[in-house]
Amino acid sequence: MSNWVRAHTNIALIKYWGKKDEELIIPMNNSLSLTLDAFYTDTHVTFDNALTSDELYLDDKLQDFTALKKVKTVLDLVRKKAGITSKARVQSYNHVPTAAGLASSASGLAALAGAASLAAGLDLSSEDLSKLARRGSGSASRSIYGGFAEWQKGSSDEASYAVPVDDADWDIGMLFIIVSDKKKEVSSREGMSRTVRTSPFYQGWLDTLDDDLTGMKQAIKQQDIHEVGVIAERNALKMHATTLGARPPFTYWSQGSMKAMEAVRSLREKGYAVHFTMDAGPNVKLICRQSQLEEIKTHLLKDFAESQLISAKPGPGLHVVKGPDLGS
Ligand code: FM0
Repeated sequence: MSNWVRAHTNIALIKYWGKKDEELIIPMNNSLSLTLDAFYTDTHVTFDNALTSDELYLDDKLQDFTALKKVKTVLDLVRKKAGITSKARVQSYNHVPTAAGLASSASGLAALAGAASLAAGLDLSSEDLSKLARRGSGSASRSIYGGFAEWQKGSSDEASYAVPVDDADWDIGMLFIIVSDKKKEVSSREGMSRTVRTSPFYQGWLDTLDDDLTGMKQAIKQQDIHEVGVIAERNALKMHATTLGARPPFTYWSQGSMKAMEAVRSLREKGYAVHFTMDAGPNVKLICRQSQLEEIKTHLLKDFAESQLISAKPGPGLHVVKGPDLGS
């Protein structure tokens, strides 16, 4: 057992929402995220001449062709770079604290970029790993780094990659409220594409993005948890507003999401510096002081079950581990 690579998931505080190039995954806007300790993927890749096609095992289960699509994109790029023609066996374990359906393409594709390049004998820089992960799934470009990372959109395959922003070694944490473990109806890929093509609100998203990004970087530098939260929340609300203007319209919000947002607002009334963000699904992620995670969790237990609440701290970047973590 060797050459396993671990990548942690990340949650965007400034969202990636929309592609300029759907094939190369070049985004319309920069995004900025925090990598977290609580969720990660361990992956191992073997290139093997005896294989007749690429194989993906996720938590020991062989996956079908659909699940293999993003994986194949990354494998093909690695084969091309390394001059390899053989097919690959990919083994992956998703480490998620509950059966909450939080398996993430960000950690998955970042771990794959690391494991596949390692198996192919490529010694890639973080920048090149970020580009490689990006081709699998845009948000994966940011999971190469621990702490805060910014995916700089660039305007070509070569220029679009993430860079580290801050190690997040200060009093910041996230708390996940799991309101549903159902598979999402509109994938982020389809959702953002439809929004770019049809939503009249999309231009408003783009027009105000730089303000949010500049403010967020400033707030991170000042370690201002309140301001980080204010900007992240408004940025997420704007992203979700664009989906309501799409044709056909859609939303990722559920009744449970609304209930969680209400809980955050009432925590604020109690004086906590806490804000929320949401991605392409109904779960709600709170941004707060790491030192107040437990206290906030206790308040939330009035409205949510313990199993719905997961605390997370800033996590590390891509790294090699001795073997996979099988216990979760
Ligand atoms: O993470 O089509 O990376 O910045 O999570 O594979 O490139 O799954 F809220 C949405 C993630 C988008 C915001 O999109 O899409 C963010 C989102 P792909 P991803």
